[in-house]
Amino acid sequence: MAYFKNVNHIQYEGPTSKNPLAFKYYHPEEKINGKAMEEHLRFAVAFWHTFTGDGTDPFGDGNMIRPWNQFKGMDLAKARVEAAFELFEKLNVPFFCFHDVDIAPEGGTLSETYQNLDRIVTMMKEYMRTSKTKLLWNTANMFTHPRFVHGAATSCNADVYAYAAAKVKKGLEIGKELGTENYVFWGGREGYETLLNTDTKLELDNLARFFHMAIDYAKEIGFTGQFLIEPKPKEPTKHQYDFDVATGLAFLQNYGLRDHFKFNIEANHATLAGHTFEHELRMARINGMLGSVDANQGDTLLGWDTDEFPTDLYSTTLAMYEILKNDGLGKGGLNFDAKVRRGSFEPEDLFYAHIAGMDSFAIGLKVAQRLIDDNVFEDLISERYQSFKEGVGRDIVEGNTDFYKLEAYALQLGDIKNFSGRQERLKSIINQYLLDVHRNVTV
Ligand code: XUL
Ligand code: CO
Repeated sequence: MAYFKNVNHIQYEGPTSKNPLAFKYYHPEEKINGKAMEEHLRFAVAFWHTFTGDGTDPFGDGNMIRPWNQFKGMDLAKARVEAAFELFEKLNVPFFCFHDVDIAPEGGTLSETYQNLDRIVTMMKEYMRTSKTKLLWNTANMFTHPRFVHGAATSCNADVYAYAAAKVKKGLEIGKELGTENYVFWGGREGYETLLNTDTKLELDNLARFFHMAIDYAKEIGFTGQFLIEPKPKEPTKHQYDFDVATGLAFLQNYGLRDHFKFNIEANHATLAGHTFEHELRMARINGMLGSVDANQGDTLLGWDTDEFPTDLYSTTLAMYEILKNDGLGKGGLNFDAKVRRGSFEPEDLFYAHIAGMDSFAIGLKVAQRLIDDNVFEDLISERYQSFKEGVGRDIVEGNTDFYKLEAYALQLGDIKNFSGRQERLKSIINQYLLDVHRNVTV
């Protein structure tokens, strides 16, 4: 059965195309700095937003028109998988991601849940034998069910902790079975609402113990995926423990976990933390911890995680700049952890949304590569830090100085001269490069 009858394979038609169901900029085979766009971008579809989500929000019921709405229970789960692989193929996306509960309904007991999962995983594996779409990452949802009301690996209830461990154990087995590239830990309710009832030290120690057990089990079963932590500062809890990259990194270092993890950076989580997307990518990159990306965008007028499809070219450009500077994402990719707006309820909107996101990142990639080729930032940065390449600056960088020497140097200084940071000049250059994206494109 075809679920998306009105949509054919989405082709690249170039920037002058008027076909809404075509890529204008994403040209999978086109080489950017010797590497195909498809390999640079490693797009993934998020199963939960595209196949499981029904448009429910705190004020209204589900309203999405979906060709699988007629099914229930395991039939619904199967229909979603069939529809998913049809969409993956039509969009030509190389990866997808899911939580356990996205793909199969929970049973009355944990064993029944495992059985439901096993049936769907077998079905997915069968599809994946012929499909080019692979699993970028899977994860365990440890936030939706009421049992996780106080958290999972940071719950005050040891039974819940054990249940969460079982879910992650199963998730690692499923990931291995499907050949996943990564396994994600997003601390859904790992945080607190009030310090008044919270033993923060025990919760953080327990979380670290949980991660160590996950590492041990992965090693034992030969799970080779990369472990990723996805920082988020708030929502659903008031304070999430994996607040941002800096907080997450300190936690990993404190507990001897640093070498086993990288970060999955989500744009909207960055902005909720009061950072830009590129700030979080930069902090992860300079620490050798940039693993993967949840490619979406927030709304600065709203204070929550709106998970919109990314269309802001300024942001995709600066994100791709960080990713190129990182020499790519390795096993990671760009996962559209994004949902169509409630008003975009027709099945075709799922395609328009992914096309918008893929084209936006393709533009970002092209522009970022040109900025790098032309050393737009690098030249200015190199000039700006010139003082650290000679004299006293060089002594500082090479560790050949101390407070006595620096004081002696400072005492003989006259007026100190600073130079302009040229921020506005740089911004106008970015605009110039963005508007010049058509350069060299022929249809
Ligand atoms: C929630 C979020 C999650 C994670 C996976 O804000 O981003 O969907 O990506 O659990
Ligand atoms: Co996410």
